[in-house]
Amino acid sequence: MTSRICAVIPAYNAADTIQQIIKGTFNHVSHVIVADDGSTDNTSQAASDAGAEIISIGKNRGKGNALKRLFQHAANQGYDAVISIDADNQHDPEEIPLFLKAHRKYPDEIILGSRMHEKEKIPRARYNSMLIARFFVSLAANQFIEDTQCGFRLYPLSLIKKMTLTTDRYVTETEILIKAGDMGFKIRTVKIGALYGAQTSHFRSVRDVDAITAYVTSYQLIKWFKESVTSDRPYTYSPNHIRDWIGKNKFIDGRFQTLCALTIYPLMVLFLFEYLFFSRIIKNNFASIRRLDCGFFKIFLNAYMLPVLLVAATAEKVLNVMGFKARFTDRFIQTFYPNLWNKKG
Ligand SMILES: Nc1nc2c(ncn2[C@@H]2O[C@H](COP(=O)(O)OP(=O)(O)O)[C@@H](O)[C@H]2O)c(=O)[nH]1
Ligand SMILES: [Mg+2]
Repeated sequence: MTSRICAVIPAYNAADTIQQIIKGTFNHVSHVIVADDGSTDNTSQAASDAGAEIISIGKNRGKGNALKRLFQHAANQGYDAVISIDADNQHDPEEIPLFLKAHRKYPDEIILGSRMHEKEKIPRARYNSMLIARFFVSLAANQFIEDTQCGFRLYPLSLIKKMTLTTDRYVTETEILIKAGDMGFKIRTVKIGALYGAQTSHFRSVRDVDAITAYVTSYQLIKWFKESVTSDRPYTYSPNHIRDWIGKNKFIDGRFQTLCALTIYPLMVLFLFEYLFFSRIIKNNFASIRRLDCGFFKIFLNAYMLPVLLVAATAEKVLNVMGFKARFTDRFIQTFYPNLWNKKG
């Protein structure tokens, strides 16, 4: 049986580019739904003129909320899967067949675009942050995910239905990858082009990075807490996961994430101690880390290197302003944020 697939585009002030994206998308799917997220330009009109169905979200609430609305809308119309594509010409709709082909082979799994092979086309700071993000997101997802920040994806809606999504803005796409991966679904990758041009990003480098970091940290802490006292069993995602239970209450969630951010470093010292010395009483505790075969100390070191990296990046910036061509953070990141899953294939 073939799946019914449509394309979904979360859009915010994308009137200049949305028609081109929709036109290209119609070459490969017969229905396109755009969530216009309180745009102040004429995104809605432009998208509608290009033949898309429009969901109007009155006030801007971010990409995550728009995606959730689009998933629900597509499911209500009987679609089995959706292809999400950005509204700002950073993805080429002509690559949609790659996703469709992979979907035919792996109908129950997320197909994720990866731009990591196009290093020279990605701004250097962006590329480095992608390497760090994928290290920690992969850890939470229990599998290596090549490009955790790419929004060009194919989502089977049956898989989305298996998870409760509690985050918003740019965190939701990370939350989906973590939960799908942590449930044991393989995240499949297709290589796509990296298109960086004159686009302006809505991504706020401090607030949005902080929000993603806080979510990943809190998810990971719960995993380690649980695994520290259980024998030989990874704590993976399922309905009624502790993180969802906390995430459902925004007030508690905010405080919990702050608490996690403040305590992660001292707690990792405790976890390292438990990893080394409790494993005699609680046999094979920290099962997800033991399966990685790299030991907890390596992950401990990787996490503790983040503040060092911050200092190094600041020093590098100063040197570059002074006219030196410093690039030492690249090496630092490659060393401390590698693919831990490499040897296991
Ligand atoms: N609905 C909605 N979509 C958004 C919003 N911000 C970004 N997007 C979508 O997400 C895509 C990626 O966001 P962008 O700001 O370009 O981030 P970047 O490409 O990671 O720098 C955009 O092309 C839009 O399709 C928002 O506030 N609401
Ligand atoms: Mg963009």
